[in-house]
Formats: sequence, C-alpha cells, structure tokens
Amino acid sequence: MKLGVFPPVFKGRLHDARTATSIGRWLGAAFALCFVTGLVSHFMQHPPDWLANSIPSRPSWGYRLTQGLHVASGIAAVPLLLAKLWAVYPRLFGWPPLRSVKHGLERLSVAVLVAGSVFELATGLLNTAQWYPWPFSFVPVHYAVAWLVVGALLLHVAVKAPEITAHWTRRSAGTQALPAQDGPDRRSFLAAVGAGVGAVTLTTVGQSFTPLKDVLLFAPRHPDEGPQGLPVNRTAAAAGADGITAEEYRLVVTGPQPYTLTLDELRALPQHEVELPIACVEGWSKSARWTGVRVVELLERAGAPAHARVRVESLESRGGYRVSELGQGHARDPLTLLALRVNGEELHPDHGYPARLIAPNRPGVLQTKWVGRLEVLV
Ligand SMILES: Nc1nc2c(c(=O)[nH]1)N[C@H]1C(S)=C(S)[C@@H](COP(=O)(O)O)O[C@H]1N2
Ligand SMILES: [Mo]
Repeated sequence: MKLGVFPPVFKGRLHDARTATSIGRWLGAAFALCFVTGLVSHFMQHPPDWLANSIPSRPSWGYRLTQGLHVASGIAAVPLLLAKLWAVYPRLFGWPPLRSVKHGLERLSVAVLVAGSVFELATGLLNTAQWYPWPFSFVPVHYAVAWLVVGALLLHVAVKAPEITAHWTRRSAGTQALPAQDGPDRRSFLAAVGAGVGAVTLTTVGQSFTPLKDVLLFAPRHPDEGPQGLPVNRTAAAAGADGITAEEYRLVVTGPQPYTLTLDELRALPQHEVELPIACVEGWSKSARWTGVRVVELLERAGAPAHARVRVESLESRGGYRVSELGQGHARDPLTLLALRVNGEELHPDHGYPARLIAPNRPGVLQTKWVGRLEVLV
C-alpha cells in the first residue's frame, strides 16, 4: 500500500481477485459444511411436529459426526475468514465509494455477510466455552443469523460469479496477465493460511475426535476430564439433583397401563449394555459403556402403542434441559436405555444418578439426567 495518498494504492497481487477466489472457495466450503451440520443439529434438537417421529436413531454416531464437523468447520473458518478479509480489504477503499444503486446494494450485502460471519463465528466459539457475555439467547439468534449469512453469501457468489469462474482453476483466465514473481508469494500466503487452518483444527478437534485428544490444546472441555472419565456440563449440585437417595427414588411411567418402580425393581429388570457417545452440542464428545433397562421394554410394559412418542422428565426442578422427547425411532431402538451404570460403575450423581437416558444418534442436551418420569404421548 502506498501511504499518503487517498484512496491508497495497493500494488500487492495478494490482494487480487485470484487470491480472494482461492481462499473464498475454502471459506465457502467451510461455511456450507457448518450451515448444513448446523441445520441437522437444529432439527434434531427442535423437530417440528411433522418431523418428530421421523428422526432416525441410526447411525448411532451420526450426531457425534455432524456436530463434530459443525464445530470443526466453524473453527477452521476463523483463519480463513481473517485471510479472506485481509485479501479483500483494499476494496474498502474503492473510489468512488458508491457507483450506482446496484453497487450500493452489493456493498450492503457484503457488509451483512462480514458482520454476520464474524458474529456467527464469535458466538459459536464462545458457546463452546459456555460463556455467554451477551443479553440474548444464543440458540435462536445463532440460528437466525445463520440464514442471514447464507442469504448474503449466495448473493455475494451470484454477484461475483464472473470473477469466481475466471479465477477458479490454475489455468484460469487472467493468470497469464500476472507477473511471474507473484506465484511464490501467493503460494506462500496460501500455504500459511493452510497451516493456520491445520493448526487450529488439529489442536481442537480432539474434543470430539478422541484419537487426537492428546494434541487437544485449545478446547474448553477435555473429553477425559470429569467423574468416570466423562465431562460434565451441569453438575448434580448445580441442578439441585444431588440429594436423590435410592430409598426415595421412584420411576413413574405413564401410559395406558401406568406404573411406578423403585430403584431395586429397576435393577432387577433385564439389564443391557451399550457403547454410545455423549455428543454435546458445545463440541465435546465421548463414548462410554452404559448399562441399564431398555426404554422400549419399559414402554411395552405401560401398554404404549408402537408409534408412541415419549416425554422424558428429570427430577431436576428447573433448567432448560430437564425435559426431552423421544420420537418413535429413538423410543423403539434397543440401544436406547434408561442407564443405571456407566463404564462398570453406578452412575456418578453428575452423570444422572440414579438413572439417565442414553440413546443413539442424539444431541447431548437431550440425554436427560436424573430421570424420574417417562410419559407415553399418544
Ligand atoms: N436433567 C438434565 N439433563 C441433562 C443436562 C441438564 O442440564 N439437565 N445437560 C445435558 C447436556 S447439555 C449434556 S452434554 C449431557 C452431558 O452428560 P454428562 O454430564 O453425563 O456428561 O447431559 C444432558 N442432560
Ligand atoms: Mo451439552
């Protein structure tokens, strides 16, 4: 940049459309993956009525994968977005600033795109740390702004289509026009961006992809930390669920033939063992060996019809996650347990003693702890 003149003159070809396109397509891919996996997460957590009974319970690792990709693609997008902004910022000095109504609208869409992207990545990142330094509710706002970003992104791609196609491939039009010495510069810049993406991914992805947990440096939750080798978001004490005794505990099952079980009666029912992950929406994920009673067997005993949905209610008195619902697929899956034990031990209070729900392909927030009631919905 040549200082002292306005508008400034940028000579570096790193700021040209070819660099912007190179980074832009990776950023676009990261955003697309983040958006699609975000939609999956949204609909699994808040299924509209018409969808509630069609959410599949398999593959059992499905949500772990999609949410792991959601958080990883969001994190990878941070260095990509910074690089992209650096590559294109000279355009902020384009002169005259407003050439036409169309140009004005285009700049407005870019402003929405940049602001929305920064907002999504920042709030998403802080959410993984369970830190909410803002007055609004994270989930609906993060979801709504995602649509705004996608809209602005599609508009941006449409407007820039000629430049994108011109610079898409190595042999693309315009390459010949570039001075030969640009090649190494651009390659080093792109290599540095690639290294940045690799570094942030490698040092954070271990929170859900446990083979890499030993190089996990920058994640708020380590998948090994916590009682019985599993992380905890909300402790029994925080939920006011730490005083539950085996003597007082009752499981209430409602339905055509309602009944109540004591903990000893639950323990006396056929026990099954499953290996399933807790896949927290916030990004960490960890597999464990759970032992307990099949929910489908509890439902059959209550005379529940095959298509019944189930409301799972915690003994926790308040808190956003004290109730969850099982659609038909999850309610009937033999892997869905009311678990009494984890990794060979009785559940720790923080993991939901005396009984918690564990089901395949399900967001962590819906794996209800301290379960006291199963309500058959027909
Ligand atoms: N009743 C109740 N169940 C709950 C929660 C809660 O706050 N209350 N937190 C959920 C969340 S966000 C996750 S990720 C898992 C974590 O389970 P863990 O603490 O046993 O690892 O429990 C879920 N079950
Ligand atoms: Mo969670």
